[in-house]
Amino acid sequence: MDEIVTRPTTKEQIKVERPRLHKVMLINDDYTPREFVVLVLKSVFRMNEGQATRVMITAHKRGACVVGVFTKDVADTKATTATDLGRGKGYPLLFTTEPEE
Ligand code: TYC
Repeated sequence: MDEIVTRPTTKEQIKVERPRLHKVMLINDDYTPREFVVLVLKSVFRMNEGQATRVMITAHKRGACVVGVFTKDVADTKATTATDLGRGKGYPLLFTTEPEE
């Protein structure tokens, strides 16, 4: 009986994908003082006064602003830490995360 032997002719390609990045968003509210938002942005996201002020004003005017892009773990931790700082003062300050397209 005839036997057909086939051998793989191409080398296996191992694809390594970059981890997807996640955005941290700052959400505007009517109660958190502007100076406090700036303080949180400086302490949790290592921004200087100018950067933090610009991000705060953008969220204030447009409703939300991207604060930064990180791996999922870092984004989630920073958003929780920053939100909790507001919670500790009784402010409704909110940071959220979402996957980047
Ligand atoms: N809107 C707030 C105020 O007028 C300031 C503020 C800005 C709060 C951005 C949250 O994400 C925010 N006091």
